[in-house]
Amino acid sequence: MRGFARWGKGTAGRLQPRCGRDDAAGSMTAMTNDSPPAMQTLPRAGTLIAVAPTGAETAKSDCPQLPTTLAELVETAVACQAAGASLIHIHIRDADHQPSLDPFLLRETVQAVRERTSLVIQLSTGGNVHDPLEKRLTVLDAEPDSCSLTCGTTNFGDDVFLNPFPFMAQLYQQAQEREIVPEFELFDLGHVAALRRLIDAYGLPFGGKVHVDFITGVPGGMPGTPAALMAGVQALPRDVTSWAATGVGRSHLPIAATALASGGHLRVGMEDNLIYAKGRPVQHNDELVSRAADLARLMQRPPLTTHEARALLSVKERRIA
Ligand code: KMH
Ligand code: ZN
Repeated sequence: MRGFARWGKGTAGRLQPRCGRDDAAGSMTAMTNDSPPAMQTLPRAGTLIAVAPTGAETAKSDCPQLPTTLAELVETAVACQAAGASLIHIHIRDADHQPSLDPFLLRETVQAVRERTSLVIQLSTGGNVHDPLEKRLTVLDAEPDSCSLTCGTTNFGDDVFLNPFPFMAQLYQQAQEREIVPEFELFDLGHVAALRRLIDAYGLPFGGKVHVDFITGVPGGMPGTPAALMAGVQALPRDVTSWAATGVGRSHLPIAATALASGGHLRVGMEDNLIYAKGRPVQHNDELVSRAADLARLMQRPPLTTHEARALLSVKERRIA
């Protein structure tokens, strides 16, 4: 709980600041089923900041500061939590720094990050565009807190990121059975409709919360513009309890500002953006997290703690006390 000033009607009927309380995590649930979709655009209390530090697209040789080894990833996770992140979206790399879905390495990574941080650990089930669907399903064996679940096939630059509905459904049901909370990745407006279809067919995720992330600005997906993001937000099903947004490349700042102004949460990181400012490459993921945290505080929506993020998403406690 934290105190904050809120505008409300005073005894004389005039608008005046008044004291109120806000439960950063609990308040998110208020934007759910009873609220008309437009209510979802009102600013909320705290901000979940997710970091996606590595991705599967950038080569280590092109960007030596990209965290690709386990040691680099753990160091990044610790630094990003200190900077204000509460969730980490992980893609792993093999010994040659190539994208990997190696089950042993995935499990080792989850354990190492869990030992050193209290971040919500989300494994990517998207992998890279060449990963076979069957292999992507095995990611859940590593027992993360959360997994990404992309709600449809999308053009991805010159490639195709394949997510047929039967695959989505299989992944979703496995996540339900294993009590892993999915984050629904929405690259396009059509993905919002597919999310609705998934929930209608299979019910709510483990924990009952529905958290989505709009990934905007991918060439082939929805553009990284405030208008496109708000169209997506307005179309969200009522079951959605929280939403976040990511702007790939140069759209990262306008999308972050739009999300903060509209009640959304944030994802930043070198998976999505390698340029901090014109002519200035990102040196470390924690720079992007720090800036997002500063923006969030400026907007009176300070970063959620990992404890608050866990409550927001209803993740299962897997850490050993
Ligand atoms: N690497 C992209 C093809 C996810 O992590 O689930 C897919 C992706 C989405 O990054
Ligand atoms: Zn990813």
